Amino acid sequence: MTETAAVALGSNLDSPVGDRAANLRIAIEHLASVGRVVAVSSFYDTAPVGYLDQPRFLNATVLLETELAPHDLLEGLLAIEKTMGRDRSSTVAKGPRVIDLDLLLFGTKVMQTATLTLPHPAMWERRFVLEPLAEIAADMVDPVSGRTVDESLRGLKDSE
Ligand code: PH2
Ligand code: MG
Ligand code: MG
Repeated sequence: MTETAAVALGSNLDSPVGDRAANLRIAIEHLASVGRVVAVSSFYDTAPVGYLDQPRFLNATVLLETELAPHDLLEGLLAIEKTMGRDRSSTVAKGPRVIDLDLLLFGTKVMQTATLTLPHPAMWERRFVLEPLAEIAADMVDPVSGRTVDESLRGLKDSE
């Protein structure tokens, strides 16, 4: 079965092949290995959230049509991170990275396992996720709250 997944991309380090924008572009090319990219947002330059002592990020989101099951898609995303030089063993959690690929939504699937929670639990509080996502999937629905991406983004802006 084909499902539409939303994926968040982030980069705040140069890699051997290029700058943050090049890293996002290369990651989007690699996404062809896990599905068909049907929409790509603009790239947003954002201040780091959470762990503040690190460079600014470039963030984006994509929509992906995939035949894979959620855990297989997640594994594919982690493999792309690894291919692009992300080394989780020697770095701070939430710290600087060449590429971060987060699975946000998988259709309207709701699930929670040791390695994967859908929808991504932090996405609704993160402007660097909702702003690019609203550009390409304003009407996608949070299966838990019933709110659309656009409604959630407006709620977040109002609370700022
Ligand atoms: N990712 C984090 C932590 N903080 N801040 C911004 N602006 N963009 C990110 O992608 C980001 C972050 C952990 O994944
Ligand atoms: Mg992340
Ligand atoms: Mg991640």
